[in-house]
Amino acid sequence: MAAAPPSTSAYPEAVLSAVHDVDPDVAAALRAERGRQDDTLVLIASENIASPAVMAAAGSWFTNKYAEGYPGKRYYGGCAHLDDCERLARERACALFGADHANVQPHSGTQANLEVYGAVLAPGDTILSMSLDHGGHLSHGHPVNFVGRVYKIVRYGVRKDDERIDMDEVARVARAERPKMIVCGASAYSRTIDFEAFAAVAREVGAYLLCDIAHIAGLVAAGLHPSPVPHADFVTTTTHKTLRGPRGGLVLCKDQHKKALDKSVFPGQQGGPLGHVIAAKAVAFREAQAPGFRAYQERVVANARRLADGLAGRGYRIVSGGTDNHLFLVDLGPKGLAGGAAETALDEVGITVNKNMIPYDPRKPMDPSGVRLGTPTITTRGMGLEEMDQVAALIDRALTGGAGARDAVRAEVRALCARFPLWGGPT
Ligand code: DSN
Repeated sequence: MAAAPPSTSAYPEAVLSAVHDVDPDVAAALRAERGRQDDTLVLIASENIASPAVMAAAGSWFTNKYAEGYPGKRYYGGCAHLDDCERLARERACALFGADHANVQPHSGTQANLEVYGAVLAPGDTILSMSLDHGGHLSHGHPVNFVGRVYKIVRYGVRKDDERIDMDEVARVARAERPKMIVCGASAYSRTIDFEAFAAVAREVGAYLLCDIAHIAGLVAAGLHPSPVPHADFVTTTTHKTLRGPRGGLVLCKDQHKKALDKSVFPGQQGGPLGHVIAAKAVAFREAQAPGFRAYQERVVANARRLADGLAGRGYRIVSGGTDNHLFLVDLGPKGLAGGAAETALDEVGITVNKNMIPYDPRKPMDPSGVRLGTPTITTRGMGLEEMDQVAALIDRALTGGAGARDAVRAEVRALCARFPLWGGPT
């Protein structure tokens, strides 16, 4: 395995040494990954840098513990301390989002969505959700996904002219199809979502409303995006994106659904919970309640706007003309570029993005017209507006400067990363 680049990370060397003593191969991969994260500009909108406390809790003693059931009602002895953690995680999640009830056991965002469907839907029921190629998610229903095989999926999307969610279309399809559930929330949508308007449509047609805030959960928790909690039957999220916790899922719901939800999670769809991840979720929710969290989210949004402006100023077309949140899509078509090649070119200079479909994309999913950029990770490192101007210039040079520009851009990316170590930002 190639030697890892030097690391500026503060995460205890002891963790790597403990792995190394038993398994040098895996230790080398861990060290290399730490080096990669240190040494590259990560602009993947769904990633972030969990704190050392979150990472330590996720790598802790609860990994040894079985605890099927819920606090106070387990199928195993010895669960008292995990009960404490799970109660804390639930209470903190409810406080953070103003929810009646939280289930912190879902292993992922997809799992959380499946568990909500399982709580109130029967196979064959109709779900109205956003098209994947307009910014939705596989777990909102798609022919290649389990959800699309179990339920009947009908879709809404964004308008062609302004690339924003078309609430008239949502209402029209809902009236025609009478879905049992409406799903809103997205993986690649840069504009504020009107949860109240979705709730009005759901009420009109007698559908449950599920708001999947996996991407914007940190913004919602910080009060920078309107909350779906007052309007939705269920709210799902991942805990590792803007929320900056461990990799995992969370469901919030109204009191009247809590029994059905908890039953759907366990024993309906999961066995033993991941107690170590639940402990880490509890830590992350506490961090999100701390005073600096809102300021962090404000910087995430301000950075996303500035980066989008910087690219627009260099002739890139930003889908929908800009962003209200932590991410945006760049349509590379007008520049004569495509998403796959751009992802590779940026990767070569140490800038990590993902290729992404844009709405009404004339190209195919494996080589779409766009890339998706997000600022949660580089903002956690402490980068601000000035650095966003530099990042926009670096992206442009990497994409348009040809092979000649590459070495210089890579060196500048390295220097920028060295100035902003992984946990270097204000907390
Ligand atoms: N949530 C997706 C993303 O936005 O990257 C992955 O499933």
